[in-house]
Amino acid sequence: KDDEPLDGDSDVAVQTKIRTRKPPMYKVLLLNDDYTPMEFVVMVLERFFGMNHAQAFELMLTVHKKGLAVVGVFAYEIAETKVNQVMDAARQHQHPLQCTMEKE
Ligand code: TYC
Repeated sequence: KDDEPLDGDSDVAVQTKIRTRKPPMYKVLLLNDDYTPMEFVVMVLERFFGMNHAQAFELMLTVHKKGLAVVGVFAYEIAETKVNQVMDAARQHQHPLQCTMEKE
């Protein structure tokens, strides 16, 4: 092997595998309570989650009956913004409505 270098290295290109990772997604959860008016919850779902009135009413009823429901699944910063929008609106109207997020 006259043409190989003395150090034993051969001229083979080795490429390190680059692994990318999908960003984690976050569920936005709406929680039931005894005091927030149903119409307010429907309005919140329409305004911040782009639902039509029928969709919003149905999801509000699901939360009312089951205690909580997933309103949507979003990238971290989008989920955070939705939670803040809901919590700010609830605070402004002095309703105890709670909205949280959790990693999917
Ligand atoms: N349980 C409330 C009522 O009877 C309505 C309600 C629904 C409140 C959904 C919060 O996330 C909620 N007025």
